[in-house]
Amino acid sequence: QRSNSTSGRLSFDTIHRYGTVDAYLVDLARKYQTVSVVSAGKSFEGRDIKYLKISTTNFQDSSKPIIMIQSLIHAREWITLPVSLYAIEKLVVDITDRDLVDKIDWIILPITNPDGYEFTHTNTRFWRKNRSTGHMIGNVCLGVDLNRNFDFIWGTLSSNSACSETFHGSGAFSEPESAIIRNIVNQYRNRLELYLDIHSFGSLILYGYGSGELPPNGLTLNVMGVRMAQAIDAVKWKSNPNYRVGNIAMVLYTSSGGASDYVQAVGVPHSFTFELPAYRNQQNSINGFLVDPDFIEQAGYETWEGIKAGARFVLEF
Ligand code: ING
Ligand code: ZN
Repeated sequence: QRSNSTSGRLSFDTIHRYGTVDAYLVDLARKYQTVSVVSAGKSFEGRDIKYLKISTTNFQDSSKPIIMIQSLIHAREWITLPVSLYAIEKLVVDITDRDLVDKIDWIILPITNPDGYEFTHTNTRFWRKNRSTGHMIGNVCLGVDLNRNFDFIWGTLSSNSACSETFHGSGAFSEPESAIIRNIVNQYRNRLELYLDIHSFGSLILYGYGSGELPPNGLTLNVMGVRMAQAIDAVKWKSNPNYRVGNIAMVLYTSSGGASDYVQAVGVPHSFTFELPAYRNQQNSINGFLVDPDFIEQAGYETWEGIKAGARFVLEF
């Protein structure tokens, strides 16, 4: 894997492996005073799940809002990783929006599901779940869909079969990866104003709940979602569709146990799932998970416009 070791920056011409990203995060924390790297715990297979804290006041100013961004909860959704890495670059290395760095503390978790992610590089490109062997039927079917494993009406609108791509696990937070996200969110709950779980694909900005029920501030969520969507649409890759904004169940499908639903339900006021566009791939067709490297930086750039719009909404309202 390539990285430019003199500047410590990661290139946007390829999708970097776990080890490369991990080294980059550690390096950034060493070089920049505003950055610290936290090991939040270990994945099922024992990989460190690390997030960055980015703050000009060392997370000490409790009057500042916190925005949390996570990617790669689903292993095959590779294009979500450079979106997080691009945001890190714009908040640490190549700062163009000083107010967002000064007035907000940021938590960025680039690789939420490291075991699944590495497995998509070494074995099965379209693997979605984690790699937990704890719920196997006989000797087949492993892995839990982490985005069905959270404690939001858990187990009601998801699959009970370990062979399913949307298997919800043996109980809410049966998986270390989802429990780690719960712990981070609980630790910072009072100050978290915006949570973004980045997925692909579909060009959607989704808010709760997956049951179809709307949070009390559903109208605000819609307004905020539309603002983020419009900011992305203004710079999006031209042949991609405009983003659509709406409730998870209304726009996509019903579901339970989703990360963004859990975060909304525990009291974080603005919680969204992004579905990035299905960018063209190298065969010049659209797969959605396989992305032409030419679009890696574009994905980062255009999604950052949406993130900024969300951040400005947090500061304004
Ligand atoms: N989509 C999400 C999924 O987990 C979703 C959609 C969002 C479900 C929020 C539940 C809650 O199915 C992808 N592409 O994974
Ligand atoms: Zn996903």
